[in-house]
Amino acid sequence: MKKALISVSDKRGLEPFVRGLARNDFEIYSTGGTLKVIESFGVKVQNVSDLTGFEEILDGRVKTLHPAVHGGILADRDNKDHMAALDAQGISTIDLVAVNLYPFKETVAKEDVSESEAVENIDIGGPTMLRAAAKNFKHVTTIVSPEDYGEIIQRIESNTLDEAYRRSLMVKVFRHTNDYDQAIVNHFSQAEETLRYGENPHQAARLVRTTEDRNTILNADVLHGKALSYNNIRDADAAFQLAKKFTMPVAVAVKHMNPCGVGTGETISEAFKNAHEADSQSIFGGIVALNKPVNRETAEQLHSIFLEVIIAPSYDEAALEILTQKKNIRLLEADYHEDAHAEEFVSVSGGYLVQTQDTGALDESDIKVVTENKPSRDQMAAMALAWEVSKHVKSNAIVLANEKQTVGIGAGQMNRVGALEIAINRALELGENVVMASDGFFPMPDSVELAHENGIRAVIQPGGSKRDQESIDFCNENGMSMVFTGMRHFKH
Ligand code: 93A
Repeated sequence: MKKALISVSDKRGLEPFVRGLARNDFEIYSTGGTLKVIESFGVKVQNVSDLTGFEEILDGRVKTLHPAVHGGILADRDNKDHMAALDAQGISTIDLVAVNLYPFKETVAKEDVSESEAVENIDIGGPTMLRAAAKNFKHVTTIVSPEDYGEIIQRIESNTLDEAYRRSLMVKVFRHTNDYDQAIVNHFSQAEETLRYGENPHQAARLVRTTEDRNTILNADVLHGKALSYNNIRDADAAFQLAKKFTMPVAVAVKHMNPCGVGTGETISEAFKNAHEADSQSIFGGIVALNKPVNRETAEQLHSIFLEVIIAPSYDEAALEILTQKKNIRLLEADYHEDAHAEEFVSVSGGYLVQTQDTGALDESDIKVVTENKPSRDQMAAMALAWEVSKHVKSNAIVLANEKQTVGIGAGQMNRVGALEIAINRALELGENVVMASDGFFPMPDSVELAHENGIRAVIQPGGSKRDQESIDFCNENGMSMVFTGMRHFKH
């Protein structure tokens, strides 16, 4: 007779399942609680201690952790030595294992759960059986989800419980035990925190830390202010990621995930002045990341406007005294060194996508001047700034900048001229020293035409459109310069 081992915390769907197994001549073995429930259905079941000859000990911590169980599950039926070893020990094979685990996630989701309650809900025997049975999927059927009971019985009865199906169950098992372990890590490392709400107040949210590295926004020290909200965290990260890319002093103001003003300077105070001036309207209620220590002078400038979050590598005492006068502002101290290996995750229905970060930096040797006119030194400096910022703006992105600040940013438009129109409308001043950066190529010459109408004389873009030559010709006819980078920077 075939043997089934059933040990489940979630007892849903058990009755038709065990009836189905009994009807198909399975001998059922079970652990304490599960055994009682099966008996209550009037279905024949035996205690797993009848298999092991060993009563459970340590308040149930050890009930199935026994060679009679694991030998019976793990033996390779095609291996004579394995089968001889079972014979010698009087161990019989187990053909089907149905296990679901102590409800760890549900337990720790309760308010005020004690450490010992959480610890007791770490299942050891269950995952061990699941993993053993899944490993031996060639011979053993492993069921971790009550939703699969119906199909199992149906396949037993139609003789279609084959290796391919058991292999698919195996994948399910390892995904499940992996997820279970992750929940344990998250709980005990305090990597997981519940947020007050998500993007909007009617959305529930939590944050999960995947690293303890300090050069990340989630591990930055919060020196002052209320806990960060969901939107604060995303915006702070967007600002931080861009500010990290500069060695000279820079200030980055972000609203709704897009930079609204980026300024550079000899000092951090000058950089902030330039970032503020870049768009003194949008910065209101925004997030500012600075890549150099904040001193008194800069703190006074920051203090004079309403900001939600400030991120910096450090603050001197005078700066802290000024900035902490506002109760609600969040002050973060973060480590600005890059982690080029970090990956990005984006959720989609049914899973998530993973990619390496867009660290593609501009190398002088990649830059190709494609027009008769060469950009001036100031225009080159402006291009470098505009290009770096454009990587951090949602596509389609157009960034207008001079050598010390952005002057107009067009973000997230469905066509490129639309992004340019917005950037022009927001622009402070346009003219000779203002350049245009585009995160993707120009499919037609309309963008350079519009730029020219507005006094812009230099353009940086990836190049690579079929109609590049039309844009190049226009530039040549109108005294503009243009460079190609050979690399695009979409950001969705
Ligand atoms: O405490 S355990 O880690 N030690 C074990 O040996 C063991 N064997 C099965 N947990 C163990 N289990 C788990 O008990 C199963 O994963 C299942 O969730 C639960 C079923 O217990 P009962 O049948 O007593 O309700």
